[in-house]
Amino acid sequence: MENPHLLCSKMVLTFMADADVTIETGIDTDIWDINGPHLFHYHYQAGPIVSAFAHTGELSIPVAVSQAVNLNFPCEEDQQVTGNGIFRTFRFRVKAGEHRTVDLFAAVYTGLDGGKPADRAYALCQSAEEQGFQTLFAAHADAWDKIWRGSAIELIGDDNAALALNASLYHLHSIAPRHADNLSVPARGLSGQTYKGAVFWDSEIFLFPVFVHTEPELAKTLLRYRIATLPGALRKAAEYGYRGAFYPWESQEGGAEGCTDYNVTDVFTHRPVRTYFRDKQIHISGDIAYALWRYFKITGDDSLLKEGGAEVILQCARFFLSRAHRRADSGAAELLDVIGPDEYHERVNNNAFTNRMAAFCMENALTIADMYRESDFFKALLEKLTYQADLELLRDLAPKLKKMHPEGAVVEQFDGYFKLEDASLETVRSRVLDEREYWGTNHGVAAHTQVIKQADVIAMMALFPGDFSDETVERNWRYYEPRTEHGSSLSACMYALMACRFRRPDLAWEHFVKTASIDLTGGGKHWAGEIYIGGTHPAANGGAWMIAALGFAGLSVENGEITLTPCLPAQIQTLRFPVTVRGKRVTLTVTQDGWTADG
Ligand code: IFM
Repeated sequence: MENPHLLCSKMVLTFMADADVTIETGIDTDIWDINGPHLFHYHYQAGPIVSAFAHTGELSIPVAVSQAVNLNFPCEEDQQVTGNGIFRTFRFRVKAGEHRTVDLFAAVYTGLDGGKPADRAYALCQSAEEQGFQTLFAAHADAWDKIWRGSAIELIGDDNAALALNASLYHLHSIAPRHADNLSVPARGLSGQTYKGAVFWDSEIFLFPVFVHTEPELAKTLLRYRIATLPGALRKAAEYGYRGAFYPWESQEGGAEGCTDYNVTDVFTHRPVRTYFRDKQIHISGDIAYALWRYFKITGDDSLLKEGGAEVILQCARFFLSRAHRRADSGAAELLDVIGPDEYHERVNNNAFTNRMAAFCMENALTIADMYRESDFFKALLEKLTYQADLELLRDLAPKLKKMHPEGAVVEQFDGYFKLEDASLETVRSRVLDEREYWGTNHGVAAHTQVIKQADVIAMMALFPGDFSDETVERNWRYYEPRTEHGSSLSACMYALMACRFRRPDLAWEHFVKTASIDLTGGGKHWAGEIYIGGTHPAANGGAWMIAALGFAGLSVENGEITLTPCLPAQIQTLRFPVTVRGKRVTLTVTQDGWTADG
């Protein structure tokens, strides 16, 4: 944790019999690449520190790995270079009852880290060997202690839930980009290759809330990644014939779109199926604008808005402006042919979540324009973007965008959703012919029914709590929950959060346990058609924190002010966790009888 370039391990071997022992180690470059090889032009360097070098396929970025081995006993060593790496073999004799210690140090650098990766990897291994395992381990443990002091949650009442919750945080912290100024977190973290290391809305909607409340600098780092990749979003919008910023559904280096046109392979025909996630999941631009604004609202710090955040919001609003259609008869505005969070229903009209996000984004651009009316930075920005005319268009169009959520009613997820077959989840499941088949796209078993993949209307209610009364939330929850497959790990946490909203933490509990334990139990879907989608689930890890802090403790922070509306389930006696507000750490303790804040 103290140095993201360094890996260390210590093995202590105890021998039960006299033996000739061989230890094989080295750098194995025979990597399993689900989407085709990433690394080319391997070469190797033998010596007391061994190294492997390669270049990435597309951008030819150099990658270097070095390894040092520290043995506290005499032995013979051989080194071999094969087509699959550089390997070293250590041979020695032992007697029964003897111990041997093997310390391994490996260093990884790429051309993105600055300097010469080969020299840096070698030098780091050398220095690690000199410092020794104990010193490095102490620094690693200190770094973790610091992180835990700012985030560990004490949950008294259910030890398994406490473990699962903190294990979720462990996963999140392990992949948080503390070493960078602008970088985000891929949907499978550092595990699982299917999502290609790409960044999804998971970062803004599921991870950002954890970091903005516990380590705001990290929240900034995630959002700066979106500011830095605005050029990619502008390019994508232009490719589709729109203006403004259409962020990639799966964002890669420089904001390039990583989502393929064929994201699923049909299990029956083995043919790739045309999916429309990259083309139609336009809510992504609104999600990013939403998080940028939330950063300001929660922290009261507008530096991010001034350092490019306002520009992102204006460009996202401009995208929605150009993406919306006006009806010739009524003048009402609509967002047609979209995909909401529920990916089983592709190419629908007026998805409630998407319309709400887009309306928010457009209104927010106007709010920002009002807020900074007199400010030089904003005047310059309007001029740079030639945005004045767009402000007028936004003023006209934003209020006309079709509202899908009349107060009190069950919100129709998209136009015509209520007319779809109202088959139960069990009925739809019984139609599945192959456990790996994909439920969405044209002929998927869910596509023509009201069964949805993940929270959609309920996610909207979680993000726009002020729009809905508790009764409306409950009515919608009771309608949509039985119709939700929870086929995405992003789903259950939204339902748990909203169950707390209408004060039924008992209904939230099962969703909480499922979300928090996903990477302990190996839960979640492992296949989308013939494509393996396993790995860790950062969004669920973030979701677990959200349920505990925002749901059970009912935490809300606006402009640096903390409010708590606890809603503890019977399983929890005490929930104690730190938050960082305006640079100050506060420990919140919630019990069945009330709450306290210290710090
Ligand atoms: O972003 C999600 C999406 O909502 C559902 N499928 C998986 C993606 C990555 O987690």
